[in-house]
Amino acid sequence: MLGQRIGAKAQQASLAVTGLLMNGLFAAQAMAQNVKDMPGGPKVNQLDMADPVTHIARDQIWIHIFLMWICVGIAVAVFGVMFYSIIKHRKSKGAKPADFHESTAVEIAWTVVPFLIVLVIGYPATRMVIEQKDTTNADITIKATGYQWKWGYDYLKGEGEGISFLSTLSTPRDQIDDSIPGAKERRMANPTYLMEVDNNLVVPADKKIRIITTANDVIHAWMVPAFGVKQDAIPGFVRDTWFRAEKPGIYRGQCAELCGKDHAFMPIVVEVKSAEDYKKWAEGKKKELLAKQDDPNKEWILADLQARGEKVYAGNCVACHQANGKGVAGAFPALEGSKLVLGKQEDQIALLLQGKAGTAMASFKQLSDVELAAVMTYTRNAFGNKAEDNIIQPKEVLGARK
Ligand code: HEC
Ligand SMILES: [Cu+2]
Repeated sequence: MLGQRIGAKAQQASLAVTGLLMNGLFAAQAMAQNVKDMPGGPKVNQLDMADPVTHIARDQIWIHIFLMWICVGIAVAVFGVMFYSIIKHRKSKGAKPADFHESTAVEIAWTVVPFLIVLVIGYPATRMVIEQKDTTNADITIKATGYQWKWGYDYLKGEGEGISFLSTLSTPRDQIDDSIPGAKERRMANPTYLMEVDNNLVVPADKKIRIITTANDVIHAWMVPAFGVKQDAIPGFVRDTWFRAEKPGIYRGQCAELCGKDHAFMPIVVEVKSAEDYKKWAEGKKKELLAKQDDPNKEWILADLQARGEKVYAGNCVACHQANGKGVAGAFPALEGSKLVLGKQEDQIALLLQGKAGTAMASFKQLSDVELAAVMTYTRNAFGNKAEDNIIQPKEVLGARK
């Protein structure tokens, strides 16, 4: 399209100018700190939008630039006439003001011209919005659930159906927590700091992927700029969006709705694979999930539950209760010496399954029976705790679920 080409040229020109200015400002700083481009994310000093990998994202950039030039055109025309009139017909030159009150010609002009402009803008914009909303005929449907603070993915339909996992930030605490010496150096050396997860969302290239969004606690939003996709994830509601990624690669996004303390700690990483690689991944993942499916009726021994529980704790509880179980005074209670942890098993199980309304302690019922039993057993024996009934078996958690 001609417009598209003109748009791209103009965009390059405007970026070159701002780029020069900004480079001067930031390059020295970036070099001093040795910051690297983020693979699948923004480059150092990047000002423009993410490189598009779907035609929707490309359309969005096109209309953005197109609108900008319409605005520039209007500004030049309006200010041009205005300054021309001010200078050419100024009082000191003896100009007499023209008097064209109730001029039909002017009235028609200033109604018709803006109307035409609205049509020129509205037509492509409406076409694009309708296309973005068209989630029919998807090859694969995946539900993305926002949790404070992670994403859960369930492959509902299409190749990979049945796969289900949580996707949690994988940046280690020793890069985040400034009370640990060397944290800053370590995070500066990590180009994907806070933009990496343990389990990427994996999808095939060139297939229509429909993402259904919802949330378990507060409003989150699922956003991947390279796909031109951003959709709120609202508790109790289902929304959807879609994308068709053109080439394999890693694309990063973030939760885009302020959702609490760790809003910046729930990134989205989408790994787009070729059709064959996706097939292999889906088969492998299904086997892995089957093998991992623990039997909740099995009797576990203390050491195994503790080992498993330590991992569950690190993945779900440390942000508030801290790795040492001491919590944060005034905000998150210590689990070290906690009456509830040392007390009756039923009470602890009920708290973990239901959460405590009105506090940051959410329900963890999305964890499996084994994971819940393990994390409770872990807290009953860690941080110097010595509970009397120090093992909680998964079947007790299963029994307590409603
Ligand atoms: C988002 C922060 C947050 C996370 C994550 C969190 N908790 Fe809590 N937890 C709280 C808060 C706040 C309370 C206090 C609730 C209240 O006011 O009674 C609490 C209370 C508790 C208590 C009761 C402590 C007592 O002595 O009253 C236990 C046990 C507990 N949490 C275990 C866990 C476990 C196990 C996990 C991980 C699976 C976890 N929590 C994750 C915030 C959190
Ligand atoms: Cu969020």
